Amino acid sequence: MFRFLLLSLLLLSIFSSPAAAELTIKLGVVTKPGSAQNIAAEKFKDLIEARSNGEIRVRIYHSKSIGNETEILQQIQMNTVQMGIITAGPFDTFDPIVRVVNFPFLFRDHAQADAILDGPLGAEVLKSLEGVGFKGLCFSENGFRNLTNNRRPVRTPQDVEGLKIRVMASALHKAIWQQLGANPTPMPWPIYTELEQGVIDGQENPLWVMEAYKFYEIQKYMTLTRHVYSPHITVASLAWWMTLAPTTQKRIGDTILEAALFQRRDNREKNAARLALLKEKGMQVVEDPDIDAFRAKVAGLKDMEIYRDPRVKDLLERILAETR
Ligand code: EAX
Repeated sequence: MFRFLLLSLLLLSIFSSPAAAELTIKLGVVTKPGSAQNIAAEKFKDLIEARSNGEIRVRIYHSKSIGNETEILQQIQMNTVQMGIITAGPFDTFDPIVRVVNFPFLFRDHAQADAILDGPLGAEVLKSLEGVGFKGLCFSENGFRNLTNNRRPVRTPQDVEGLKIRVMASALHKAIWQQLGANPTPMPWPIYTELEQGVIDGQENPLWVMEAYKFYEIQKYMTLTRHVYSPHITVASLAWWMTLAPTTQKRIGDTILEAALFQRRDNREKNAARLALLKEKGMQVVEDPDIDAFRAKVAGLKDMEIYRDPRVKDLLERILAETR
């Protein structure tokens, strides 16, 4: 009887187990469904769940349900959240190495950004994050950032003078707007209410944000400044990553890269339609601002305090040598 019981228990455990996921990954993004981060997150979830026959499950936490981007990163460090797709800006307070990818006017176009970020120099940035508890996996994109505001059309840095601009939780982004003569205020995402109430005059983000978050309702002027190419970095908790079998690590790494490549293509394809829509909605767009004047104002940043760390400065110089 006892033997029979044991045997049935054994059989039961063999035949009933495949339904249960062996690995559930909590993945955090701050933005809402349809956003750039979410498109990469959902693609990753779909691909990995289908290919692993349900052995790996991904639960996406979005729309600030587990906090802002800084708070998501803290949870990833502690392994209460395993992965995140986070704008590069807020990594700044964890490891200043990300300042090299956020340097203003660094990349001419998408092809150049891809070549650097997907290559050995980008890999150095990802590797560095291990020092603060993150396994850096790959770059997807927010996109080139553009300025919007409610005061006046902006063509030159003089027009920026005194504008209250919200920036991400990033000392570099703050320094950029100080150099440009604005009055930058770091604030976590989202910022619709602050714009609506006039606590801030403006903000800067890629085109998809102005559309998805309906900034055309509350911001009159936009300038295609493209001042910073803004990547997302997909990171995993290093503490968690070390517990995974190499085959699982590879599966996750390959799949998230595939999702990132899909997302970058998707994001870029939609930009022309977004610009048309924002104009249709009544935004006044300055399409050819005096970029040289903007660039001249921020070029000196690389010799300032913000790039004092020799490790950061050295990598920035090597990237600049490739992109100039
Ligand atoms: O991804 O905080 C920011 O400005 C980010 O670009 C925003 O979350 C959109």
